[in-house]
Amino acid sequence: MLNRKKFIKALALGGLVPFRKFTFLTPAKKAEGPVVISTWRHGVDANKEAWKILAQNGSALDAVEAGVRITEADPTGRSVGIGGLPDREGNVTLDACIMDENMQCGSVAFLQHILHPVSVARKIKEETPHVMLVGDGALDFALEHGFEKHNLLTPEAKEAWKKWLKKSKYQPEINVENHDTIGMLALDSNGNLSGACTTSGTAFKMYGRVGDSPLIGAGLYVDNEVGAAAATGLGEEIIRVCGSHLVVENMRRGDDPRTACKNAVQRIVNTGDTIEGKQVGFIALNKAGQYGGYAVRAGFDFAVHNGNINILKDAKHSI
Ligand code: SD4
Repeated sequence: MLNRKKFIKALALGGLVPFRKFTFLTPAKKAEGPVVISTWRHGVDANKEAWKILAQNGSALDAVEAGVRITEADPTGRSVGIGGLPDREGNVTLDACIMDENMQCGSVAFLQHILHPVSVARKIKEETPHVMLVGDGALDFALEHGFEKHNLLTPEAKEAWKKWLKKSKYQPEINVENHDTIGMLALDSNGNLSGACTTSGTAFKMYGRVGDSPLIGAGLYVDNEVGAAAATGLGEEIIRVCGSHLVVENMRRGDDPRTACKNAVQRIVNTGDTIEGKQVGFIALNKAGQYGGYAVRAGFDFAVHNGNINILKDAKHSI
């Protein structure tokens, strides 16, 4: 019989089937793809765009980039791209990231004046030796690569900021207008997973504040062997538990996507009274095309498109 030491040695030498493969993963199911899911109501239109690519056997990576660009370009959204609410100094600062089936990723944080931060993130992934650029460095990189400067502060967002200045109280509102960060996950017809996440962050944050959304492992994580996850809500709560990575690891240990999200939410709730009045939601998609979402409290929904259905689903919640 193998004792523990011999077992580990045999594993290291490749003499045994890798532990996780026979212990944790459920038997491979035929993938129910392609499918795309994304956070909040704005995900419905974004998914439609992503679906155009998936339906033509395009890559999940192209699909998620094209999908979230729809939300980034919508000036009526108050929490993503142009039209996003500014920080307390009146600057619209954007966070975004993208991750593909080969664990290649790119990210921008505290980026100003650029309409499509997700595409800058993709360029960083593809054309630099780095994962993340921030602030002026990210802006310089974007301008050098053909992105143009825009004024992202719309008159409506400016008005809301001026109104906020009268009290100047930082108090992120949960489930605001059913709009928030967009996180999108897709499984393509080749069975590959990718994800993207983009946001203008919490309204009236401190200048320089970065949330979870551009952080690989917090706002987004993709492991092509297991599944993908994305987060939305109050970034500080998501960062402290490495939220999206946690969801993927839960799936690796055998959770279905919804349970994986629920267990990550529970980790956040268990951190104690700091979750009072705060919202966090996760979505997850596994290698078999199964999906799910879960939130701390009511009000979080996510959009699903697989060619047969194009729906908005209410997520279950803990509190
Ligand atoms: C952040 N998770 O910056 C993002 C944005 C968001 O409510 O979801 N705000 O914390």
